[in-house]
Formats: sequence, structure tokens, C-alpha cells
Amino acid sequence: MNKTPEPTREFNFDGLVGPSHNYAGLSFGNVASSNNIKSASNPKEAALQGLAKMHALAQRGFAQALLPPQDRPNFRLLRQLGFTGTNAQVIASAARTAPVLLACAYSASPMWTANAATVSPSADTRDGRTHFTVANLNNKLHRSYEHTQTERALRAIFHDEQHFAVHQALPATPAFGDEGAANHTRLCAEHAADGVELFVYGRSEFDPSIEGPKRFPARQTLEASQAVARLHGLQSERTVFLQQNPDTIDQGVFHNDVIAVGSGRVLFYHQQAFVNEAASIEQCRVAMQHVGAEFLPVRVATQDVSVADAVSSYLFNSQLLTKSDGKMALLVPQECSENPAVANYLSNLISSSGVIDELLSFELRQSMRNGGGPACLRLRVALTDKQAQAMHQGVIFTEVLYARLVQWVERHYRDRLSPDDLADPALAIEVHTALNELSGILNLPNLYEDQ
Ligand code: SUG
Repeated sequence: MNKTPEPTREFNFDGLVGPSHNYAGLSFGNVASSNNIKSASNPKEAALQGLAKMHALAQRGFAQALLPPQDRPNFRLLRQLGFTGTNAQVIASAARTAPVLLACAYSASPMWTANAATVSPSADTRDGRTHFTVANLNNKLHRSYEHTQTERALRAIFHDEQHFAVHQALPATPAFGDEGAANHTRLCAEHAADGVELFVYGRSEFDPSIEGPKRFPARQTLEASQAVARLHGLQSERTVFLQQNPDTIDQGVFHNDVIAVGSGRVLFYHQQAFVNEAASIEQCRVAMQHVGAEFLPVRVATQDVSVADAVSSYLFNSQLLTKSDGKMALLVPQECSENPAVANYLSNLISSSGVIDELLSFELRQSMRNGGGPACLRLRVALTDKQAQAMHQGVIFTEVLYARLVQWVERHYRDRLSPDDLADPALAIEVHTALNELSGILNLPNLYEDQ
């Protein structure tokens, strides 16, 4: 059925970094997380770095919104694990007997909203609504509880059921390990047009012929990706499932968005990103043909950028932004300019007069030290103008909101958080107070459940 495309813009919903941002080394398989274990963080700087990125993109005319942080510590988790008494007693006994569990309960990991959900815009779905499936993130304890609050926030923002469908997380069992948009890419001629949805999985629970990684966990399963495609009512000719190269997972590529990024007609990817590169790229080309769009793969060869360089610089954890002239800007973390091979590759890319003709570099070191680059920090949601009006307006980024949030961060966030500080009962009160005020700023009075 041919629908007349409605004017559509892609919003980046960035995660606002929460006041308890810290380095606890909780993500086995994520090299940066392990390397920075127990160093001191600066939550204030982290939040301001994230806000500066949102502000810069909004000023350039890109559609920008945000997703709020989650309340911490997660007392529900701590109580479920047997810590009892008042909140202060729960914190004290967790700090004394199981500090790693306290760190899990305090993690500000919801800032990486690429892991919040998988999103299919209305042009791709059977019922013409925008579909969200909240990610269960069940591979890591500290992330496995995010989905409850994420679902609550998404339902509050995308409340209009005429336009939006929010699906709860998949069953929290290894067969359905789901990490959301970090392993999902939408390719299309333009945001309003029919698209191709590309899902990348790391392993399969039920197909023994699919060989997974040996050293580090594969967080996304084929079965989870297939379930999301079913829930969203995607058409099979326009849906591609590719296997991530297990050898790169074993080198620290814990999500596909650490080795590939796609947008519009472009898939910017590393030679070693997928199992069987040629067949994978051909599958994308055929699916794109189906929607009448030319496919533009941009391949980065190992001889130019090694997998190790990709992991340490986060070259592929970048944002590909389509500009009004149809060309693209690549937004990379500052670490890319500090890596000679990557910097050299990028300067050749920009001067080669291809579709990517501008480089934007951002200082996001606070998040990067936990393995979260520019692309991790945002969830892309393509919305028609009508849908953009139907969603909750309080999370749309404006100059006024920016100014209020900077002030709010300055007032409530600490500039230093060491592992021992998590034991301080005052921190829990500070976080709670800050988030109460935030729900007022965002005009979402019922955003948080009472803990
Ligand atoms: O899930 N790091 C996150 C980083 C997520 C990045 N997201 C994408 N690539 N889309 C993770 O591994 C570290 C927390 C700590 O160690 O304190 C952490 O959760």
C-alpha cells in the first residue's frame, strides 16, 4: 500500500545524565567500564557535557529532546536482595557487606538511551503507529531493572495511543537478551519514507549452527530481535537480521553500535563488523532496493582502522546527522582526534567529497570512561509532525529548558563521586530531591514511582 509520506523529522532523545554517575566496572565485556573501575567520577561535568551536545544540535536545527534519569539508589533491587530497615540502614548494610550491589543500585546507566528501547517509526509498521519495545537489558544486573522506569517514562511521553504503541520488555531470560536500539539501525531514502530495519544479533539461543563469542558475552539474541520485529509489525522484505562478528565481541565490541552506524541511505561500518561481510551488505542492498532507495555502504578497512582503535576511539559510536542539503555530518567523540589512525581516516573521509562532508567533535569523556559515546547517549525517534505534536512537549529541548537544566545541574550535582561516597546516606536524599524538582521542570508530575 502506498502511503503519502507525511513531513517527518528524526528526534534524538538524549539521556540526561543522573546525579549518581560513577565508575563501578559493572560491564564485563565493555573495555572502558572495566578499565576505569573505582576511579572517581564527576557527575556535574558528565551532565553538562551531555547537555552541551544536546544544545549544539538543537541550535543547528536538529530535532532534540531528552529522556530523564532514573531515581537512585534502586531500593527495590536492594530490598529484593535482602537488605532491610530504613533506607539509610539498607544503604549502610549494602555498603558494608556488598558494595558492588550498592554500586549496581546506584548506576546512572539509563543515560545511555540507545539501550532504552527499539523504535520503529510509523512508515514501517503494520498499524501505522510508532512502536517502542523497551529493552530488558538482562545481561547486566545494574541495567536489568531499568526497563520498569523506562516503560513508565516512555508511556508518559508517548501517551497518545492513536499514534504510539509502547511494548513492555521481552521476557528477562537469556534467550531474549535485548539491548534496544544499540543493535538496530533504520535505513531509508528519507525519514518519512518506507525504511529498512536492520537488526544485529550476537548469538542465538536455539540455533546451534550460529557460533557466538567465546570470551565476552553477546548481549543481543536473534530471538529477541525477531520478537521485536514481530511486535512492531514489520514487513519481512524490509527487515534484515545480521550476525555481529563474534571475534569483535571478544575484542570489546559489546554492541553493534561500537562498530557500525547507519542513517538514511548510509551504513558506516567496519570491515569486521558482521559475519560474512559481502553477504551481509548484499542483504541490506536488496532490502533497500525493495523500498526504492539506493544503498550507500561506507566501509572502513582494518588496515586503516583496527578493531582495537575502533573500540578505544569509539569512531563508530558516532551520530550520522542528515543536514538540510542532504549531506551528512558525523558527530564523533573527542577521543577520535587523539587516535592517529582514526584522525587520519576521518580527515581523508571528510575531504573525499562523499556523502559525509562535516565532522563534529564533542568532549564526552565522563560518559566515554564508562563505554558510552555520542550514539549511546541518544535514542532516535522519527516522528511525523502530527506525532511530534502529540507527544509530551516538556521533554523537547529549547533554549529555556537548556538554561533551566544547566542551573538545576549546577545546584544539585556533585563534582566528585568516589566509590566510598555511595555509602553516604545524604547522596540518596540529594538524588531524590533533584529528581523531584526535575519532574516539575519537565512537567511530568507522575514521572517517578515512590520508592
Ligand atoms: O551497558 N556501561 C554501559 C555502556 C552502554 C553503552 N551503550 C551503547 N553502546 N549503546 C554498558 O556497558 C558501565 C557502568 C559501570 O561500570 O559503572 C556501563 O553500564
